[in-house]
This record gives sequence, structure tokens and C-alpha cells, in this order.
Amino acid sequence: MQGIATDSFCPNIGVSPDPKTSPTSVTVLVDDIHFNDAPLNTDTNIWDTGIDKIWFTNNTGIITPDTILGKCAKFIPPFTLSVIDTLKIDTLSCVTINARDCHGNTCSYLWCYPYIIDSLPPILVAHYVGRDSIAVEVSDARIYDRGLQHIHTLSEINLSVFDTTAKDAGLYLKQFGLQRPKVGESSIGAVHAVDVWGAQTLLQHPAFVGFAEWVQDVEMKKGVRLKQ
Ligand SMILES: [Ca+2]
Ligand SMILES: [Ca+2]
Repeated sequence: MQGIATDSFCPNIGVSPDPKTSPTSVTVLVDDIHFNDAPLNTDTNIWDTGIDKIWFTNNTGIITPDTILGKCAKFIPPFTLSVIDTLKIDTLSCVTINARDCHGNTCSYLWCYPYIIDSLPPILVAHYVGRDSIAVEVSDARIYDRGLQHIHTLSEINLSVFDTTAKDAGLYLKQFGLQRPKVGESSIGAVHAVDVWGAQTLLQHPAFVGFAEWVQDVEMKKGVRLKQ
């Protein structure tokens, strides 16, 4: 006979792998098994009543099973939680796992998935096409890139203006030409591009390329990626 004649321990909720590794899905183990002699764990607490119910609250962006009824089983088969959209523009996706035993003891576990941020600015390449135009290619299409948001020229001298904003995410590549109206004169200008992540978060990481084409020196200044 054990000392406490009632179930006073809420169910255990375990998650693997370790959430600190930012897994995109986890396996959840829930049981209502406790021991009186931890860490040896040979003397089971006989008063545990088993799992009554597992349910999910405060869910943002996680796929969960429906409410699970345990029918007072000591443990239930493992189930999976997974992130709906790992590329979503957000900082966290979370769900609270609640487990209640048949005596009414409830415990909860909060699992959050930190999205992997888009830390890379767009790639901007410009090259000279003939004497009167410059071909520009902007891309933001690596694994965690969310695509381009806003591309525009600035400080244009003898250079056409370009300005475009993507309505939605998903513009991964934009190619366009810039004109030099007066072929016999020098041109100076710059192209600025920011990706969707950079435009919607406080993390600004635009790409910027400045160039000058001098008539007496037809070299264009080499483009550089700046400011991450
Ligand atoms: Ca219990
Ligand atoms: Ca990017």
C-alpha cells in the first residue's frame, strides 16, 4: 500500500527531438506513469489513473491530431506535430499540448518552432549591353529566401528609372534593362533591391549596387553586395 491514496500526478508530456534543435516536426509521448524511487524507476506509483484526454490550444501554424481520448490508458501511442509552413514570414509558430488524467490532473507543454530566417540579401548583377543599355538581374532564390519585394534605381544621371514592387511573395527572379539615353555622355546610378523578409521585418538586408559608366572609360564599376 502506498502512502497517498489518490492520483496526484499529472501526465508526463515528452517531445523529441529536442526542440532546441528547431525540428520542423516532433513526436510527442504522453503517459501517466510515475515512480516512487526516481531515478531507479522500479517502484511504480499505483495511483495513477491513466490518460483521459489530450487536446491542443493556442495553435498558430502547427498541424495537430484531433483531440485524443485515452480511455484511462497508462500511455497512448506517440503522435506527431508538424509546422504547416516553414517558410512563413513570422518569428514563431506554437501550440500548447494539454494532457489530463482520469483523476483530473492536467499538465501542459508549449512547443514553439522558430522559423529559419531569410538572412541573405538579394543577389544583384548588372552588366553592360552595348553602349546604350545595362542588363540587370536580381534574384532571391536560395533555400530560405522568400523572394523579392522592391527593386528601384536611384541617383540616376543619364540613366532610365526603374521601380517595381512585388504584390505577393514569390518573385524570385527579376530581369530588366536600364537605358542610357545619351550614349555620348557619362551615366551614373544605382540599383537597390530588398527581399520580402527584409521589407516585412525589422531585419533590413537590401542589396545595393552602384555603377558609373564614363564615356572616356567604358568600364562599369563592379557591382558589390552590401549591407546585410
Ligand atoms: Ca496521474
Ligand atoms: Ca533573401
